[in-house]
Amino acid sequence: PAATGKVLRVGPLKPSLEQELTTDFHAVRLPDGDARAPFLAEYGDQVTAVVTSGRTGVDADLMAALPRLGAIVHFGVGYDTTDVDRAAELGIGVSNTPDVLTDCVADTAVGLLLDTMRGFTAADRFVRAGRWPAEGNVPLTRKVSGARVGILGLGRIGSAIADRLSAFGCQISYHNRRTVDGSPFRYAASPAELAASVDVLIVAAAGGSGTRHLVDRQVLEALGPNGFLINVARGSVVDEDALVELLQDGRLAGAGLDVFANEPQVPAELIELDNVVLLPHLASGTVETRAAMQDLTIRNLTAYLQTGDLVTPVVVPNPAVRGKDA
Ligand code: 8YV
Repeated sequence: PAATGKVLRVGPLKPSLEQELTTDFHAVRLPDGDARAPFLAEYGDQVTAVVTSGRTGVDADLMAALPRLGAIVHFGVGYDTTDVDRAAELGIGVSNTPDVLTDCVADTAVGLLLDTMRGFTAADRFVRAGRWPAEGNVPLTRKVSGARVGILGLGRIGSAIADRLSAFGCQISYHNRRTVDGSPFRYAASPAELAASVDVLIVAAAGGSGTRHLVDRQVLEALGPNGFLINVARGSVVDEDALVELLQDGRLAGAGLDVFANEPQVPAELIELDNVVLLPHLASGTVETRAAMQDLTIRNLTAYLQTGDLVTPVVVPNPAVRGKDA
């Protein structure tokens, strides 16, 4: 069983989760700024578990300042802000919240695709601005049913998007680190090859150093002036500067984005464009899904504190390794 010690909250979390951690686990919050160093000097060696999110995470320096840390529990499926390689080296377990948010993220991808290709949000702006009586019809848009859709990353979320769009009669292809056994969808050997063969490219790959700018200028150029980009994964997967440039030049038809390179900052150039749909990283943000994510976060924390194991680990805790390092 894991040693008893303090639970540390790192970065902002859902308020009810913060409350639950404080009330039921006596969790303490890692201060920001100048207060952080003295806090770590005083309490660092008492912390055995961290709860954080994909927005903040735990880097190697923070791990070094927490010599008894045994588990990093993430609220969220993505954990690219945590140095998982270093955690594995140190025997620190890492968990996330897979599956429970798959439906809502896939729903958001489909919503963004419909909105981006059909121009709903832009048309809503048109109506609200009182332009309908004066200007008549809005420009024609592009048909979603039957469109050729490429999915980058056919994991849980990518597969759920593919299933939904199959019901729209879309022709689905994908690129993934490896081919997915038994998949009914066409495999493309590279992101550029995938982009060149579809009307819409949907990014559903995990973030992190391995996928940084996987959608680079060449991929976006391959998507072309009639192609649309949808991103519900991480802003880091797409070369945002190239995306902005191609959209401005009419070398891409449009984009629907729930994630950005430097959240919550959205490039001013994108805000100017009418063929772009911009969402504030809301894909998992429903009452039902966030409650399920909270529940799974607490189940991981409780399991670690009681048994030393995590329920949904991406790195399995290994106290023997940590013991040697400390
Ligand atoms: C956020 C997400 O983590 O699960 C993920 O990877 O990106 C989102 O669900 C959530 O907003 C909490 O930060």
